[in-house]
Amino acid sequence: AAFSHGIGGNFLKHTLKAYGAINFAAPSFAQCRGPRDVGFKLTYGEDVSSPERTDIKNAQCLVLIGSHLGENMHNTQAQEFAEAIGNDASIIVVDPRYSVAASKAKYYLPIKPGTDLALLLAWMNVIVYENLYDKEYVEKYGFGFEQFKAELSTYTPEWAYPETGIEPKLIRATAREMARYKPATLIHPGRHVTWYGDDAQRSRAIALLNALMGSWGRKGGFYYPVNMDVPAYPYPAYPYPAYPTPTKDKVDNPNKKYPFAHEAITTGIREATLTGNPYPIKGWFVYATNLIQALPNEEITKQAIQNLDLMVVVDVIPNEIAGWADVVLPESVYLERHDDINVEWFRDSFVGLRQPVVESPHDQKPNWWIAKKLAEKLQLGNYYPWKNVEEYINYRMTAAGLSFDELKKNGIILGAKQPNYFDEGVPAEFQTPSGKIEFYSLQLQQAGFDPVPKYKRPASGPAGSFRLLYGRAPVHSFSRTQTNRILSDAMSENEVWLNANIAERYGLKSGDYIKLKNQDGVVSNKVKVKATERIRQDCVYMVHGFGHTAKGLKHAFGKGASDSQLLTRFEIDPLMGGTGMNVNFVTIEMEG
Ligand SMILES: Nc1nc2c(c(=O)[nH]1)N[C@H]1C(S)=C(S)[C@@H](COP(=O)(O)OP(=O)(O)OC[C@H]3O[C@@H](n4cnc5c(=O)[nH]c(N)nc54)[C@H](O)[C@@H]3O)O[C@H]1N2
Ligand SMILES: Nc1nc2c(c(=O)[nH]1)N[C@H]1C(S)=C(S)[C@@H](COP(=O)(O)OP(=O)(O)OC[C@H]3O[C@@H](n4cnc5c(=O)[nH]c(N)nc54)[C@H](O)[C@@H]3O)O[C@H]1N2
Ligand SMILES: [Mo]
Repeated sequence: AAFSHGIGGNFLKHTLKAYGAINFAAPSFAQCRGPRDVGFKLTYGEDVSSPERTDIKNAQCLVLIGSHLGENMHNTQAQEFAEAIGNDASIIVVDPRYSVAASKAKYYLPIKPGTDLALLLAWMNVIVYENLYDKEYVEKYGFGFEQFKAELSTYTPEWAYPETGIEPKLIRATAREMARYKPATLIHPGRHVTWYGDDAQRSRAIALLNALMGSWGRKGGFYYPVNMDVPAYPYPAYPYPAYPTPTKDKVDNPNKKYPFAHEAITTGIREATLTGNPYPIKGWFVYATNLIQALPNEEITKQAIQNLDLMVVVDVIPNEIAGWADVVLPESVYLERHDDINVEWFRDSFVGLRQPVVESPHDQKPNWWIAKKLAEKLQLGNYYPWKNVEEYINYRMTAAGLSFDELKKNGIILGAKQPNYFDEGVPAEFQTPSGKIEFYSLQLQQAGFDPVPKYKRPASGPAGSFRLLYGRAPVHSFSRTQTNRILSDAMSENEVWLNANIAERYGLKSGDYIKLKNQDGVVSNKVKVKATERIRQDCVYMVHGFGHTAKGLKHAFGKGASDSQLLTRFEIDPLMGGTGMNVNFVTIEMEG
């Protein structure tokens, strides 16, 4: 089995497929955006994809549910968010924590964690029963609207109030605010949405609320992305050898237990490695993913690794996962190498190049070189008809009728402007069973799930505990940058956000150190308190990626606390196998 994250894995996957491997997964599905993509696919027949097709810069009303743009530095989105703010877009932020995005909002809704679906249903109740939705759009493109409407009848703002803690007046005011700007009202679908285990249904509710606004396919909502026609290299097909025909099914989702998973499930591969079912997995090839921190419950990951005969890790720093490897293949960092060319679906079509600007200081090698050499050692050299990556890129560029020299010079080539919206001529076609936007989903009903999302109250934690929430800080990426000396100067440890009243009750002030203990008795490293009114009293918050245990990370080892270590529990999404991780609770251990 192989795990990878990002474009750098392309060539290695080619080698492993040539070898006969069929199990490939990335944490970006079951630990990240999977539930969102499934919720939207069930509704519109297409997912939100990556980079997201969100038309943030043209939105007149932008609703952020958790997605804390500005701390989460998804570059294009953060820049477009700044543009929307500059255009005086009306911004509504729903978050138990007063995020940076919340500080830009007209309405801030400090929701009780885990109850967003109740709010979404109440919003839809107001919009439908006050006739505030885009009638023409819904009649033209919608399927099952009347059944959907009937299902919503009991979800009034008064019903939602005790669930969410958001006052009915505020629920109505924000619902009307959204309707005022339709169809340029974008209810952002989020990205890291593996929160509570019912995440695909919450995401589907977000998709449905957008459908009521008529925002899918419209300016200021969800645009239709386009891409540059750059052919793939013509292997593995005649005259080159094909990949071996698989003799088994993939292991990650046996018998389609999670019927709507449309990508492989990392934690499913981990489970198969642990149990030997449906068949044993004996080797892991890990490219650019620190599985120890990225998958919930580190102990399960470590146990699964014990069952392997071989684990190979390709990384750029000696992170936790590299410490568990039998073989480490050090890669050149992105400034020292070529990667495969980037041809993604986006607002404008483009081809982008990553090329070396400095030499590797030692004997690190780029991913394409590692992949090709491994293939040669495995007697699979005939799968690599090209000599080096430049020859490969040149082949693809020539096949596309584009100039590699121009790409080298400018780094990017843009295609001609193409239509992005229905009213620019994009055909309004939906790849759902009904060919329409599915307000009522027969697919879900047939598989035994709710055809319209239903609210289920999240389980609360032990008395006196706080729900553990986590997220991003602008200067760091996941668990990969804490040892970078410049970034570590900017932020060397994380803090735990604790409501100021709670801090006072414990006699704690900002800067004091505490430890966190979770419901299963796991105790964190010591971590600094940030006593603040910017968070509710029932939860605490910390930035992901700190508390490194790998000794080779000189500037990060032992600094701050690890959220991953405390996430011993997770709730699996029955639709698609995502791991909801906001289901852990902590108490405070006084340090001194
Ligand atoms: N700087 C930086 N930027 C990044 C990344 C990075 O590592 N570093 N990673 C990128 C990637 S891959 C991703 S997926 C994104 C992740 O970024 P997001 O998709 O924005 O991540 P989330 O986990 O949705 O957001 C965390 C926010 O949700 C709030 N929250 C927690 N629980 C709840 C709840 O029950 N309800 C509501 N309404 N809010 C809640 C938290 O308080 C926090 O503000 O960031 C991307 N951008
Ligand atoms: N507890 C917890 N778990 C999470 C999240 C969370 O917020 N908290 N977020 C989830 C989300 S949204 C996502 S997308 C995933 C992300 O999960 P991952 O992508 O696995 O993130 P990292 O933990 O940073 O691991 C990336 C690894 O790749 C290495 N690397 C960086 N650049 C290169 C390179 O150019 N080449 C090679 N070969 N290696 C490189 C880094 O050194 C690091 O070891 O994690 C998910 N899991
Ligand atoms: Mo992610």
